[in-house]
Amino acid sequence: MQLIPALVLAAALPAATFVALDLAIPRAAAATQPTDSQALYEQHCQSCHGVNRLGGAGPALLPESLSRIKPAEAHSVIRDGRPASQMAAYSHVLNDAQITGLVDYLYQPAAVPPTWSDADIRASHRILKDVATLPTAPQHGADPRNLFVVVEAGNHHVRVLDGDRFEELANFQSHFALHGGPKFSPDGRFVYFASRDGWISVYDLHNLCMIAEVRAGLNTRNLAVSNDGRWVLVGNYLPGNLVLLDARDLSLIKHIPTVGQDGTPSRVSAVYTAPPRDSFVVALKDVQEAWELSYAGEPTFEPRRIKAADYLDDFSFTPDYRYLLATSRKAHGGQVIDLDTGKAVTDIPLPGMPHLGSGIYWKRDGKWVFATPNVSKGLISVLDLETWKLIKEIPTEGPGFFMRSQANSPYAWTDVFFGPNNDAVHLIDKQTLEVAHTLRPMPGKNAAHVEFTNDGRYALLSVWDTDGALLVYDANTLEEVKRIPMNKPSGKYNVGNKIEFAEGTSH
Ligand code: DHE
Repeated sequence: MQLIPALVLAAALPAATFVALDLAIPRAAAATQPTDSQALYEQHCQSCHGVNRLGGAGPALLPESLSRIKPAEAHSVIRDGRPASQMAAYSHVLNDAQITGLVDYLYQPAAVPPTWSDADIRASHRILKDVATLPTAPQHGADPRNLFVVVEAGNHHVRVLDGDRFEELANFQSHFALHGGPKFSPDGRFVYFASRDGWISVYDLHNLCMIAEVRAGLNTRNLAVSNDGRWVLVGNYLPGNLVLLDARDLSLIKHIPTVGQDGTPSRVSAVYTAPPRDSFVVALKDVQEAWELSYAGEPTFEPRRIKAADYLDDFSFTPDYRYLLATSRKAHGGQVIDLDTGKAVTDIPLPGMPHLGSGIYWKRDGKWVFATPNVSKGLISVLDLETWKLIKEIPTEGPGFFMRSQANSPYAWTDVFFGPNNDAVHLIDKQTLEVAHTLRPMPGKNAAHVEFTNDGRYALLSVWDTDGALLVYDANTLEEVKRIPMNKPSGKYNVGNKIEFAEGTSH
């Protein structure tokens, strides 16, 4: 007897599949349960999680997709279900040994190496609204440059907030596990999301509706939008490639295999747009190359290969977009790459695992400095962007993930994401490089990720907890002015700051 549909380890349901919701309840236990874990998967899980575990209504269940979930957690999700999702509890259907066997199976590499072809991409593509029929001016009455897009990770939702009144304008379900910063069209009308499972969606902030979605890969790193608003480039781990989409409706233009000069295939670590260069810049994970793909004019997207001194995990740009500050976590250090000459210029002293994508820059004594949090050490590294020398390592109460500031703010806000002090947020004085204030917004609960309003008056901070909240602070007096309850709010993004590529925000 078949359970319909079976295990949804977590929900990744587009609106069109909500009709299946009332069916996600396991029926009575089968009289004869298969003992083989693969057969159990096929019987109970496949209808949602897909043939060969590639994903369907539920996310993919491949080792690559599960790397961030510990087997014990997967076990309890199968046993008890996942709240606020389509994943039902299976404790009365499968016994403990069967669940353990199933978990073991899910963490094994697929017998058939997973593939995701152009045909698969095209078959996943859905256009949900015809943009041509929608008004071209904002319909919500709020300042379109001061909207916030907030990812609510605990229940896989996105909220759109009016950044003047901090009132909600929209609240909708996203694909499972959005990751990285959403990216915006240059006019701020469209926002693009990427899920770890490869789903890319485009949402219209003027009309508050989803326009289109497509699955560009099985395991995605991040996406970038060209500065002319025409292209979306997606960087994938699985399959290791770049996928170029038309930014209007996410239709597939082509995939670009990421193969090094010597023929070695590679995963993509990260892709960002470099607006003054009219190009995408890509870091490769398995070959020592960075790529630049021009989107000026009528582009061919032929990569310009830049030899790196190491494998690259992530990078940031200097304010003029001439240099990359890139890290290799294996090497426990960084390197500077000159995009004009295509040469690695120098090493930079960055201990631990700097989270360069979250690094920010500001002017100190008239000179640009760059600061990055570190996911393995309780310190912030501050570099001089002229000499590439380390100015200071600022000790924090534990390793952190994110850092944010704003041109009008005297402080760089950074979290302590890991360890017993993960409820603390440090405000670093941008001139003295000392910790000026430490806030504990909700003691005992992880506080992380800040974003400012477009004028810098307010800072929005996440308390990353099931009973969490989005807190609005007056960025000068540091008074809390509003608290909006949320389920693990993660990143939040101000439209104006993002489309201006403003100083102090992520790019
Ligand atoms: Fe992220 C951004 C890489 C784990 C939440 N993270 C990014 C970016 C990269 C990256 C390359 C920039 C992409 C962009 O914005 O276009 N993240 C990594 C990792 O390599 C790492 C350490 C391991 C991994 O599993 O991939 C990692 N990241 C996490 C998490 O565990 C976090 C805290 C929770 C989650 O959602 O998975 C997390 N990462 C975020 C967020 C951003 C991000 C919220 C966007 C920050 C911003 O302000 O733009």
